[in-house]
Amino acid sequence: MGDWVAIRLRTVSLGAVPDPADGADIHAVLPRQTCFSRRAAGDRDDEQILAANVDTVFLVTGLDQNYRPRRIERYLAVARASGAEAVVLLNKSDLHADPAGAVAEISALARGTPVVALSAALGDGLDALAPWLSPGRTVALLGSSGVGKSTLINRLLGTARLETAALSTAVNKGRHTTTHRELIPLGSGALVIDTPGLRELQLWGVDEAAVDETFGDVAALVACCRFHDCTHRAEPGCAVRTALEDGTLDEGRWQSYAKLQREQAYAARRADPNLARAERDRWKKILHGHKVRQRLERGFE
Ligand SMILES: Nc1nc2c(ncn2[C@@H]2O[C@H](COP(=O)(O)OP(=O)(O)OP(=O)(O)O)[C@@H](O)[C@H]2O)c(=O)[nH]1
Ligand SMILES: [Mg+2]
Ligand SMILES: [Zn+2]
Repeated sequence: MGDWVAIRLRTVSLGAVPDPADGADIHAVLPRQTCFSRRAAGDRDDEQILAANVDTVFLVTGLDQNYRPRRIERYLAVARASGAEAVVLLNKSDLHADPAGAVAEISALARGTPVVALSAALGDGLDALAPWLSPGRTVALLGSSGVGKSTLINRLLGTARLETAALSTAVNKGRHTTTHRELIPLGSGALVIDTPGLRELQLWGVDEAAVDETFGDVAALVACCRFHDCTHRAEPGCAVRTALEDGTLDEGRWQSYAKLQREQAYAARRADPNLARAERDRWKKILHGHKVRQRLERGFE
């Protein structure tokens, strides 16, 4: 999806001017510049490439009841790791009392990443997207089901080309209307990629630098703990605990950072056979001990 290819137009007769209508042969698939991936949903251990050669990722959220700033923060860390430039789109601005306030809130988390509020339904605020939609540029839209990715592309196209659906009334969640990725050329000459709503975005191969960039302040605190292997629970000289206690560090922000760290450790373990083996051995020992104990207990009955 989104790979650029070099093609050779077929010529019907020698010396004739090639006509795209005669077809073309794919000559080469050009190397990928960026790659946006996630762990495939479920238990399979392979990386799923969401979109290759994406210049910009639009991380779309709805300013409705499903608005979750923490989720945007996590998506941002993944986007940074992909090498693509990210823009946060706060869609459904028509449903929010204070869209400018939401932009300010997310900008504070996003540290320099542009944040745009818009309404795909009303067509408000779309002009602000022009810098990323110039000819030859590719944009991938990512976000949960129901945030309005397909609605936005339809609005940019000016036609209801893509299927969209209202949220389920019971739980107010999207219905996973888009089921496959699709590359769509816009009139501006840009290409947009519609994607199915993310069900399960697990971090895969996110490097520590990307996490530290998003959580620079937290990483700086961690570096200030007296012990380099501080668990930030009860150690003396823990800069994190001190900051949490005096309110310099927000508890929610700390929890997001800790969660990201755990997922990263998990991804690293999966990627590194030695770490994976060490982890398996550790579990084997635990389980073996358990079995021995069970046997002993049974023996005493
Ligand atoms: N009020 C309001 N509703 C919107 C807006 N944009 C989209 N919607 C509605 O949100 C619902 C979901 O929109 P879709 O475009 O299908 O969402 P999606 O992100 O493509 O969802 P999936 O394909 O399931 O991933 C539809 O009922 C849209 O009409 C908006 O700006 N304001
Ligand atoms: Mg869709
Ligand atoms: Zn600490």
